[in-house]
Amino acid sequence: MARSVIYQHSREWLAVKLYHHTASHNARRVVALVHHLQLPVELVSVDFGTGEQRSPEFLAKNPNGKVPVLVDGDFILWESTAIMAYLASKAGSTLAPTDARARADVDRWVAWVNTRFGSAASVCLFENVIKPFFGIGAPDDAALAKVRPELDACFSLLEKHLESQDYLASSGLSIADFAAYSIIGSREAWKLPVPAAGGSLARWAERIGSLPAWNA
Ligand SMILES: N[C@@H](CCC(=O)N[C@@H](CS)C(=O)NCC(=O)O)C(=O)O
Repeated sequence: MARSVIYQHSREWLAVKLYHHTASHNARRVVALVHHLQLPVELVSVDFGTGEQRSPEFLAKNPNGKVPVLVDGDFILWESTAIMAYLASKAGSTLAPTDARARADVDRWVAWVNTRFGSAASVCLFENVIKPFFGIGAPDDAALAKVRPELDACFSLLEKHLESQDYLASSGLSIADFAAYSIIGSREAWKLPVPAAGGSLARWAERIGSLPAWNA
């Protein structure tokens, strides 16, 4: 495991560790949030090469054998969007607003990314990235064609939604934008059928992608 901590510690952040892997978009959204909020979280890289995510020590933290995992003292949390919500709340950040309606709006978009959009996009990830990387066969054109209408529907929904606001949630930049951009930011590699440049979704992608946190 490679470890690094960049931002200055304060007492309540002393025991906070994030287990991640650079190839994981689910981990990348949390790492970006850590950098964006400059949180003194220790980043611990899990070695997928040796199958460390399936070791008994790691499975004791996350029985799913997946990253990211957050350890905050005796509190262990898995699922990237739950981790983002926890970290933003712990930091008192507006990325996870406290007003009931503003928070519900953020939660709605996070749920949408995790379910409708994320499920459809994951077909492109599997067929266009994971299969070639592991040499487990050519992309299945039928599977990609089957999911295309759902992705087109998701992108046209986003295009329309982002015509009237700069961020997914109406309260402003939120964990929902980090969740969505960790997928849409990889549109070329995943071969996502994102609408042509010049529209509201492209402007949102430029806005979120230009946050220094993604390259920190
Ligand atoms: N829903 C989970 C998904 C986590 C996940 O699928 N992580 C992948 C990387 S993107 C992983 O750790 N895979 C390792 C494995 O399956 O061996 C989240 O959002 O945290």
